[in-house]
Amino acid sequence: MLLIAATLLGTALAARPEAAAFVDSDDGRFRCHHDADGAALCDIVLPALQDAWAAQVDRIGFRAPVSDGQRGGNEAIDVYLLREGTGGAGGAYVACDGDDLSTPEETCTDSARGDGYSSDSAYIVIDPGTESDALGGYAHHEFNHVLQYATDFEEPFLSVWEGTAVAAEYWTDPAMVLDPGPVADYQAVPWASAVLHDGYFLDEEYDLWSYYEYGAMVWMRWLDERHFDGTGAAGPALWDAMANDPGENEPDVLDAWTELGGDWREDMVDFAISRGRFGTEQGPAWLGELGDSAAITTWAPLSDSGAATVTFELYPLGAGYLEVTLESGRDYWIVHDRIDAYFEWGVVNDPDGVFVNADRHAGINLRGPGTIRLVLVDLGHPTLDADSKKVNETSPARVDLQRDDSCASQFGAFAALFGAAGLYRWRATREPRRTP
Ligand SMILES: [Ca+2]
Ligand SMILES: [Ca+2]
Ligand SMILES: [Ca+2]
Ligand SMILES: [Ca+2]
Repeated sequence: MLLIAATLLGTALAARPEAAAFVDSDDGRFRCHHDADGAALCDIVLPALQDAWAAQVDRIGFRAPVSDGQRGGNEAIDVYLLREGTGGAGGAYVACDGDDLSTPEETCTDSARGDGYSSDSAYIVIDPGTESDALGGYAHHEFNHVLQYATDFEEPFLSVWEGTAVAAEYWTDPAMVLDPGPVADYQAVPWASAVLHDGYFLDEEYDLWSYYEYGAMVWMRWLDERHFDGTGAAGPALWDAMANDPGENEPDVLDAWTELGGDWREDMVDFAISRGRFGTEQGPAWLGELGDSAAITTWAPLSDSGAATVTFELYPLGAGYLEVTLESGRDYWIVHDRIDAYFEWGVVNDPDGVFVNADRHAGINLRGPGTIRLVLVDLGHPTLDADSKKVNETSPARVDLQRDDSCASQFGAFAALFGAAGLYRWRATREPRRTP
């Protein structure tokens, strides 16, 4: 299924679409507006929306939608099967109402001041040219955005919105067939921020067109499998923990992650390790059907006889994957250009005879012979706070991993490149030991 679901974050359209007719759901919670020949599509969408309410609100515990008053004719949540603003077949979006539909620049309006949520009513538009067998999944997905608008419409990170909404499709219908495309897109660029980046950023900055933010569902699914039972509790837990009244975005998504799982930085390293295993025999069962299309595709090669350095550009919450082949043993150093950056290592595969001694955010000792897959995770500045970060405003660190026999000469070159003030260099101080 091709997902093209634009969410107009925090922005209300000038007015709701006008439709020729409507049909109400059996339970009266939803009203499906359609053009002259669209009634049959409502017969698909309305039951799917009822299923979505039962799964996402009643069972999983997302906040219920905010009443839209009498918009669309009554208090039911409105879905419009119309082409207006969708961008064509396969397009869909959800928009909040704001308090004045005649003002295009009006943003979402908080329905209850001081309750700890940024909550507004919202409505769904789905292009009627969308393949009919995909409409159910669209309804499950877009309904989750309605619940997000009822919880924290100020959340700025698109991957949190879309990652949750795609996961909610699965939580609503566990028989849903996972779309390999977005996951492959996500896994293709592990150096981007796992949570704070999106496909618009990758397109604008790197000319990489992708469904990255939809692929971020693997992060949400991973959270749910790690901290709950895999049936969706992570969704409302995260959204509830990061919600706030309009104003300062505090708590933010990283604060909420910490509330779910202890320190988000420790979880992030484990998530990066798990990502390295996707699409392999060590990967999680819930990604099984995707096969190796879910795998990390780029493993930087490093050997103790070949190239002496590997360079990554990593954004905070980004990761570099590395396959090291060792004849004997080597020390490796990290040289990077960001003051007070914080990195951690993870071992992705079984060490296969290799002894690893990592100094958390500094060097690493490796003793062979053998092959090992590692991940280096950029955890950002120690004060990294998603409150104050506008979407996609973080900058990457350039990280060079150097074999010890070349460090002296390389160091001079990098010092010249970055200037001594911005250059930090550590070495693992512990003596390597062989495991018993
Ligand atoms: Ca209504
Ligand atoms: Ca509020
Ligand atoms: Ca927030
Ligand atoms: Ca914060």
